[in-house]
Amino acid sequence: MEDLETLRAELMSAVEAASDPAALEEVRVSALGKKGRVTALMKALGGMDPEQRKAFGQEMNRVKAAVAEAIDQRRAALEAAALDARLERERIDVTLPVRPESTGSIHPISQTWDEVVAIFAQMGFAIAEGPDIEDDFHNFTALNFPPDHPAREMHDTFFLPERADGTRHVLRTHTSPVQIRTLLGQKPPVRVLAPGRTYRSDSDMTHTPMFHQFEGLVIDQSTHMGHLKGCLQEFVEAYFEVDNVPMRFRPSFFPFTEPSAEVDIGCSRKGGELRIGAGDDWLEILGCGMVHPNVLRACGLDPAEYQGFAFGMGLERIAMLKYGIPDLRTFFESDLRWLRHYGFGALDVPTLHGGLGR
Ligand code: 2U9
Repeated sequence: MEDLETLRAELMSAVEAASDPAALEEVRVSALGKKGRVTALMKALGGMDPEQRKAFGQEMNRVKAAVAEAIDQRRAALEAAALDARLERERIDVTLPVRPESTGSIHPISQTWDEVVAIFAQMGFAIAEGPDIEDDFHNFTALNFPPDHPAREMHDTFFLPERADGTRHVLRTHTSPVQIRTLLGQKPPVRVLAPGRTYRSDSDMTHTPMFHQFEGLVIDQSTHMGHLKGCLQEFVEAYFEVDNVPMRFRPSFFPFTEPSAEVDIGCSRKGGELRIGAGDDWLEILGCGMVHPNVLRACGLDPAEYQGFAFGMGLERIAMLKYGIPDLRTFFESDLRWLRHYGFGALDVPTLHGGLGR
């Protein structure tokens, strides 16, 4: 009986001393396993006389139960401690600020587009858009390009495959067909701005096969070149955010305008830095003219009653000038570093009162 008490005490302290589940399992096997010390004593019961066996057996069972119970409790305690340690180790600090999400930016083309639209909308222009794929009539014939005239090649046109009726559609080479559609669909007075993608089979340092144009058209009964000049002066000063920009008109040629002109604005290029509105240098920014009588006739208008002006500019070109972007092709490369550098915040919506640029 005394040995039994000693064994109980030993096993109990071994259970208490087990510092992890594996050590505890070793204690369990050494006590209660097939070859364990308690099991061995149970086997010894067989050689005892009945009285002794009863008393010893009862005590054995108590010791066995006590040790099993102690092992269970110790296991529960070890598991709880392990869980506490893990919770401590993997603690999440919910008070930390969230990682900033990478925000996108507005492409300089979109930004410039919105700026130009804001300026002309303020001057009372409606915005019109049309299809990128055009027929010959809207892209050329109505715009006074004679049939088989080299002027059609002048634009390096992308032609689509011939249709069953023998006609060939084109990727529009300018946004002028949009204004043709406007004139065919509504009576003057017309004040419309046609922004959009245009296509020419041309690719080098200063040309990409797709680029953006903005064309304006004003038709009324007494519209003249003075209105054209005032309108463009207003635009240039609003767009570049400079007052009293010098401006000159150089004679030029377009099939759809007569007379035609190219417009230069005053600038300086001192120290490699372009400054608009100062200095004695000139910079070409757009083309314009009075709408050719043949164009008016093609749209069912009598040139004796109606006349007007038109202008056109390349969006990429004016974006490069304002934002100091040196290479046209980078607009279309989708280089994230370029976009982060030249892009605009999504909330910097250009307005005339809030400022157009950054
Ligand atoms: C209609 C009548 C006339 C639009 C015009 C220009 C002059 C012009 C170029 C500038 C640079 C195109 O992007 S660019 O290569 N455009 O110089 N565009 S007048 O004249 C029209 C348009 C529509 C019905």
